[in-house]
Amino acid sequence: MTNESAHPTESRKNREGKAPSQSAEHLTTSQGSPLSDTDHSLKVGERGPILLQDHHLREKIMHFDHERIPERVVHARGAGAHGTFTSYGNAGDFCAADFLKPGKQTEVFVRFSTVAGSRGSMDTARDTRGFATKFYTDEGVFDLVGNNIPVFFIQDGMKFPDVVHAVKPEPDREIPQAQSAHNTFWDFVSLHTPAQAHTLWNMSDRGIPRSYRMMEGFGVHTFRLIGPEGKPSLVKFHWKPKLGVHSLTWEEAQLAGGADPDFHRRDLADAIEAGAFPEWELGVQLFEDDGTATFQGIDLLDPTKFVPEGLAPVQLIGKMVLDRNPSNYFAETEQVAFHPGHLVPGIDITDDPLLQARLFSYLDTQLTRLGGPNFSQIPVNQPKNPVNDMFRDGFHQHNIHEGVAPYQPNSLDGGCPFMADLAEGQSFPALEYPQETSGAKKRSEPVSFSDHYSQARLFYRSLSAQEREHIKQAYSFELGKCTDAAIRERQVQCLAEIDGDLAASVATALGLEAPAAQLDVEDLPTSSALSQIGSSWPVDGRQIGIVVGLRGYPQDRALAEAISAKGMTPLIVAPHAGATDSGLEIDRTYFTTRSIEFDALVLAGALPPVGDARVPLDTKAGADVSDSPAADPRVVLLVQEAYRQSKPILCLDEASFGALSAAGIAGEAPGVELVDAQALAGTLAELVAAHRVWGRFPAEG
Ligand code: HDE
Repeated sequence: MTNESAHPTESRKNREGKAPSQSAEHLTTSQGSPLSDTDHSLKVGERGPILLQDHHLREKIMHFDHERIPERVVHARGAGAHGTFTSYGNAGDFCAADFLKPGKQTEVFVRFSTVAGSRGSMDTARDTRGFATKFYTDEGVFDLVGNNIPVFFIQDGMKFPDVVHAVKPEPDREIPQAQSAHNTFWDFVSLHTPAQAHTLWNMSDRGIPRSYRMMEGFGVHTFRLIGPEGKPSLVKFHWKPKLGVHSLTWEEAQLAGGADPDFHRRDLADAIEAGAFPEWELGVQLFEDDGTATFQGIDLLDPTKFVPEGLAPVQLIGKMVLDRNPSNYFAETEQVAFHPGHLVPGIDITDDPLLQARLFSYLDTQLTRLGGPNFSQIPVNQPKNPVNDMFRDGFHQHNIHEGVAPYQPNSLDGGCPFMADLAEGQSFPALEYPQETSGAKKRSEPVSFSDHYSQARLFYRSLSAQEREHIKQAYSFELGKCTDAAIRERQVQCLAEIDGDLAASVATALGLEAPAAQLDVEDLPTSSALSQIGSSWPVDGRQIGIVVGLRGYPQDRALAEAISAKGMTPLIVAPHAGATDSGLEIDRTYFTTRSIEFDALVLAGALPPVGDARVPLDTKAGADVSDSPAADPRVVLLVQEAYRQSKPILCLDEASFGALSAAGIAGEAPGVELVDAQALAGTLAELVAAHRVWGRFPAEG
């Protein structure tokens, strides 16, 4: 019996306790007629045939048949959240935008994404991440459509289809999904060397973020800001995460890809639901708009270049907090349509040739994806201020426009709508800076776009030894999956332009001769802001696995409360589901969890022995691992992986060491500590604040 209408509406609340959207008294057709059966089609007799006149059947199946829309051609896989941006009010001198006025609050919607994979692909692929923000300002929508990496593969939009075709699955077999580790990608980037810098960032830990909450965001291009008296300046936008920039290891990323393909999507939604609201500060690097679009030798119109923070500090101008999950993935996260040309008075574009091509693409793509020109009427895309555009008709028109004269000039509608007045002191419409332009029409590239390596070298040399080691491993993995010898060799030659040691190490892994170091590249000063190691950060929403035995741990409730009080999320991991002796709900079983879920482990007491009939074993494989009472192979694996990933492992008593010794780990290893229950939460917070026990990773080898 599946008659939904038998249930009172009140009992069907969604996860945020709100009433469901379909709260009518009973089920209806899409025309609102009451339905008393949605389980059986209308048939002749009990066994058919079905009658064509069954409108409910035809309508239900027709709608179902058309539920899918084309996925985004890039950035298909994403996760979104709502929130608020609050201006610090210190941008008034250089930007007239209303939403940057002191204390002004503006609703936002953010969508994070991977680039290459399709909509159902894993979250943790090695890739660039999209970081797109829609500000619903009182002066219209402003979209900041950025990435988590400040540079891009190409300098001219003309090359976008080329780079995307190269990274997408190879067209004959459509393999591999969501990965750059294949021939066509490396073929392209080793031939089109402007892509080398962005590729290096992707091979670094930035290509596998720990969480969307722990990523920087970059506008990538240089934009133009217009001050209150019309004074222009050039700007690069930055998002700085409150929780710091942190990454997975490659092993974690691969494990998560199989064990939890929704790893980042889940992390974002869970953190918001738990009240650990992700926060970023919006920052700007400002440059004088003196007509050269150049800063200290860096061409600001070249999107393969960034400006190190040591040369131009990031000035923070506001804060964004994401505090509400979407209620419906399709309606909001899938249908949201961003556009780098959605600007507000005070913010304008520049001549960056990549940005200019984007201005065409983002409108055009929505025609196919969202089925027509009226996508700005979809709720998530609607400006919150009144719209008066004189656009009419078209597919999916939702407005019922009044009046007879959707044209200008008119007398029949009283001359409406009127043109907006220029702001006080403004001599040109604030959306159109009267930039001088001249020059011959030709297909060419400026000389200043020709250095493809010096900033890649700067990035590499700015990183710690551990981070550089990860980069060597990433190239060795990716090129190891590249089956064409000539492509592998060509890419190793490119690495020699970045760093001789990097090239030699990757060459060794590939069984190649180390190329002679090129290094006719300028040695720019390094930038400490580029490394992720060496600070401590807030631990909000970090997940702590408390591994307990059959009955829990005597103080498990107090421990969980102390961990929560520090802003972290404790998860009880037990041999079976249900509750511990103290009545604490068990969050994960040995069977349902993997190490990637946790930022640190707490081993609480003696763990049940293998072969205990009350602990179901999903595999026989580990049964003979050891006779140790703590040798459940799933716990051993959990501990070994946590250790390998340099996560803190705290033991509450001597008995907990059983699991460590079964895992082959010495009790005195860095970040492996015996602590008493009182001190546990404090010690954990200190260790997790550094993200990992970095000393446990081998440095460059
Ligand atoms: Fe995009 N990009 N892009 N892009 N991009 C799209 O627009 C495009 C570029 C970025 O969560 C598409 O609505 C061209 C740079 C993000 O919905 C498409 C070029 C940067 C998102 C498109 C670029 C981005 C997109 C696909 C070179 C960082 C996801 C669906 C000229 C600054 C937005 C859509 C979301 C999405 C085209 C280069 C960021 C096809 C032609 C550089 C974050 O229009």
